[in-house]
Amino acid sequence: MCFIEFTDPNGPMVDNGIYHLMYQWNPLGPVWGNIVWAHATSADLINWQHHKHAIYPSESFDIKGCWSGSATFVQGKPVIQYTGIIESNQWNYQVQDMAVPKNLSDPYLTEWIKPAEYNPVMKPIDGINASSFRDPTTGWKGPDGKWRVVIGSKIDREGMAILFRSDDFIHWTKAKEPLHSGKEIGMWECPDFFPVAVDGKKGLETSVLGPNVKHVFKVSLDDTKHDYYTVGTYNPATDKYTPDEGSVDNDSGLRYDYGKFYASKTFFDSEKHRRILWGWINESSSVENDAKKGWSGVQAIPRVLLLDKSGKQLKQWPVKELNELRGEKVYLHSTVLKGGSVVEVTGVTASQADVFVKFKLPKLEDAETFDSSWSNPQLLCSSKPASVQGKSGPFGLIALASKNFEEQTAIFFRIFNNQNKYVVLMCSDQSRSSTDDTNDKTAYGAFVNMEPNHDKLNIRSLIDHSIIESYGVDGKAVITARVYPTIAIDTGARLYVFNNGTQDVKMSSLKAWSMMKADIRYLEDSKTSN
Ligand code: DQQ
Repeated sequence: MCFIEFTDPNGPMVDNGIYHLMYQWNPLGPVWGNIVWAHATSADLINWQHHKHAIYPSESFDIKGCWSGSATFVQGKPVIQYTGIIESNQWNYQVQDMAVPKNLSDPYLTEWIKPAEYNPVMKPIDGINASSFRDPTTGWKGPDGKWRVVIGSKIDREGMAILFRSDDFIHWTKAKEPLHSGKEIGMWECPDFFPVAVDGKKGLETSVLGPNVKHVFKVSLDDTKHDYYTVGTYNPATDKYTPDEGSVDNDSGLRYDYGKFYASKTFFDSEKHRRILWGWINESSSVENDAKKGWSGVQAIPRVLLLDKSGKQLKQWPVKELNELRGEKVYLHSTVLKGGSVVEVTGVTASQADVFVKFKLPKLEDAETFDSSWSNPQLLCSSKPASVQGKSGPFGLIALASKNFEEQTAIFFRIFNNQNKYVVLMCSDQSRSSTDDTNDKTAYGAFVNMEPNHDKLNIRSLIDHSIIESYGVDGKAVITARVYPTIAIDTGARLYVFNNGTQDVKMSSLKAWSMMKADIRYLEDSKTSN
């Protein structure tokens, strides 16, 4: 569909109607190393033109690598801040550098200069560990007119978002206190910090403050390779962020995605007034297999982020421009899925499809009793994969299935009754996704917070050969999986809706579309050299 190769998204932005995505890229092969910022632009976030590398090691302040960073509009002009690795006896010595467009009248901003008189703009002072000082956020302005940026770091096992302030976005002073920190969780990579509106469907520019605004703080935990966020309050007078109660940023916190999704970053789309999330979907295959196929890592379909009505979590949904790629459509009307039924969805290209299925929430009294020791949804999905019959569920989709089901990936719900409240478990079960056992086939899972009186469940799955991005219950929980079928490929792939519970389930509707390929154009030299 519309994926671009490799790792962390860097400096996403929109400038004069053109979207820019830069990303960490190894020009020499499908493994991490030799890192540059590759660059692609798009008018619609779906079809992309690659350009030559935007930023690559060239100066003493970045000669060993140009690592992740962000873009900020300063007086209306884009400025990039990124982590430069310098030559040193110390392992991966990190500083922060800035780059500006060479020619602002070039609509694609293909050339970036790194002002030698200012770089590096931030150094690991005051005892900061130079190998744990990276990934500057997009800057925001406080009511005092000063810019702020945070940098990911750690002291011993304490993850930290170190705060810097500046009057001019060039000269930076480190604040005494971090914006936020978290004990015993290790390095915070790729922090992201942005406001969200309490009501309404619009995204907010990064510096917006106000009574109807909450803040979101996200970190990529190096230890677990997952992205965690909290919703909370930012006090611009003290420059402190405080997560709301019940919203924790450790291994049991909220995740953007309960599958493969890392080093993500948002930007404010000033053209369409929305906040868009980009993230790197890493592989679940062996390094040998990546070498064989010649690439590794993709960017997820960009997602619009909004605060959920509960105010406690975010909701995500694919950008609506994705619908441009929809081709043939099938539509299944409301039907009751009897316990044990498997219904094929024909008429679409099952290997590359957009599927949206809606179910009515089964009666609570029909559901299995929830055991309060089941605190980890991923483990629950592993111990109760799609083949394990339940009462209300498992029901959902079977994607990338081979004719005889030797290969299949099931995305489904199981409903439990916990003292007369619903517990909705969403799983993506990769355990039978491929007959090639060298791949990691771990199942993923999430509990979906349902509002009282909410009676609908839905799954939207974006299926693209080796990637399945599944949005549960209007995007309250998202699970992305990498799968590597060997038989269920191209026209050998099939799509089904199923119910493996003993109770009947009402499917209200199912819509599916074959998806066309996005138009992705490479510059001959953008993949190999500068
Ligand atoms: N990847 C970059 C770092 C970042 C990490 C290096 C996260 O800047 O911390 O390629 O994947």
